[in-house]
Amino acid sequence: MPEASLHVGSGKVRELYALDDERLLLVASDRISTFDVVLPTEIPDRGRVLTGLSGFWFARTQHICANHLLGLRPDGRTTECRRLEMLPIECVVRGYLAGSGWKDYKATSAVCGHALPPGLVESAELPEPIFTPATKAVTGHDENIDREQAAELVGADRLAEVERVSIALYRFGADHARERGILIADTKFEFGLDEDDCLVLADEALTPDSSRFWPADEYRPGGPQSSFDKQFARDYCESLDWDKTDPGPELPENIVAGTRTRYVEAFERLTGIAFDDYLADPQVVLR
Ligand code: PZK
Repeated sequence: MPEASLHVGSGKVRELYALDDERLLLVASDRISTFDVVLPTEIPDRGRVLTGLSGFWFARTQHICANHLLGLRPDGRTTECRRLEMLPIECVVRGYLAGSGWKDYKATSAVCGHALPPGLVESAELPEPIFTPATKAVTGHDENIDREQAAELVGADRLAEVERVSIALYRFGADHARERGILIADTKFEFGLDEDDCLVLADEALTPDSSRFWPADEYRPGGPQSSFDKQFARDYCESLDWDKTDPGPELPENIVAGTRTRYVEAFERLTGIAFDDYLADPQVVLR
């Protein structure tokens, strides 16, 4: 635990500490989850990849929205950030039909109140990215909500602002990633308000943990796509007779190594920076 800081929260694979009234430390561990269970085996440097990628995007999207980043610690896994009043919604943007979006479309030919053209297949690219807010479930899965419910939670004007900003951030990231062989099928942003009530992007952004990353060269609409980062670990877990309840299985060395390579590959493709250069000095992603 970081020195002289109070633990204020835990995610599945991250921890949050208060430095003082204005600043937090967000620490990304090397833990990994599959099928919603955190595995007992860590993926070395996974937390550094996620932290470095978020830092990269924060540095490059300031023209779209202010963000909470104050700095990256030399350990490469700790983000120092501004302490905000968080909005009580998850801001999801979908560019492709996957996950709960595909489920909703199959059942209703719409996703979160967005009517979509008929005949779309699983993993199809949408004509335009859509904003599909969700509530933050205390336990279990986030629940999709419609515009009306979202407006009740944050106000109509703030909702219009987070929708516009979320779609602009997604377009920026997805365009950049597509040119580098990665499709960002969907992503989740979290926002807060600063002391002047200005909107600030928080949490992690455009990482494979907050998004679905697909390898572009394997993209075949009409069925599910493989995950850029987690597919080896998922396939290994599927090959066992594990019932997907806690505790999960240990991962063998070759699956750990293959998974680490995929994370490092995502980092290097998206940032254009050698991961060893990030390890030597995390500030390289902010320049
Ligand atoms: C904040 N979380 C989620 C993430 C956890 C919990 N800049 C901020 N200001 C105030 N609160 C938060 C943030 C951010 N980011 C984020 N909960 C509160 C979360 C990771 C680990 F334990």
